[in-house]
Amino acid sequence: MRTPDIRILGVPMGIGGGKPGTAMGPWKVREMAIVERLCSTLEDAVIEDAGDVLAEEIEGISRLEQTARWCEALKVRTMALAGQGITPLVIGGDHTLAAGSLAGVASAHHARGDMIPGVLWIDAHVDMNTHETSPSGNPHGMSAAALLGLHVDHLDDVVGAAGRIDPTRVAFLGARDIDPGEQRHIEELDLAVFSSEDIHENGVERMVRDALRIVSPDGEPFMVSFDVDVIDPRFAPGVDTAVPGGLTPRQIEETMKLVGGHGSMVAIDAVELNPETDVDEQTSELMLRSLETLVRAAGAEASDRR
Ligand SMILES: [Mn+2]
Repeated sequence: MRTPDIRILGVPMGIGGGKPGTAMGPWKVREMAIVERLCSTLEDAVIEDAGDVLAEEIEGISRLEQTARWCEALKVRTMALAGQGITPLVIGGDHTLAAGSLAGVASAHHARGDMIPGVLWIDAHVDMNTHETSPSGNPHGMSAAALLGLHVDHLDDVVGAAGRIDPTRVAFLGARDIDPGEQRHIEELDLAVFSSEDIHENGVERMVRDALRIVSPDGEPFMVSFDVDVIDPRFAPGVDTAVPGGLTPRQIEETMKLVGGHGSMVAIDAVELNPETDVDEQTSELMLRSLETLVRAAGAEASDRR
């Protein structure tokens, strides 16, 4: 990243997940002073709140169609920011929003004739279901599939040809709950998955470096989609779909340091925080601390290069 120039966008969308509480994520992190906290990590950074992205709720349309409307509104915003060289930091909201946020940034790069940025997907899940394979039918488990060009009703229209990401430049980090249909898609597209078990066994540093070598082998631009459920529910209970066996607070801290320090990060999502199921703000605090570490490391890397 250059001298960090970041705009925070809230997406209070919860309909793509299993619990509506994720819609309160943007409100919660603002209440906990996200802008002030991120600004205080860096001296010369520009970090501003650009408000919420909203979609009008329409009765009688499917959940996939509703989430697609949110994603479309978000895509327009992230494409405009990325077109000006600004890094969007999108606060969810459920993870369906990645189909809009990342597609917008990819589209901006596509429009300039630049290489499409790689994607580091930090999540207990891989979100590689389609509406045909999903056991739950929840759209938040389909966003990566739509971004990779699989057919997902409505969401793939939002992504479009210009918003697609490159399967050879995607790495999943921290996955530990993969459905059979998702496993098939992973094999068909030959996607790189570094599970939480891999991380526990081989250490954060080795796995994160291996993942970064895929998404940004020579410092090329890349996007980070961070689902807070990658952290173990013992420490981060405030999520929609908790899966045991996740990262410890120290492991996510180390991860964020390495990822931010790699440089050339052009988009950040931070999603799936559910203030309603959180206990004593543990999860919102961990999400904020993770973002502080990520931004601080990115800023330090940028000033080293100057
Ligand atoms: Mn997840």
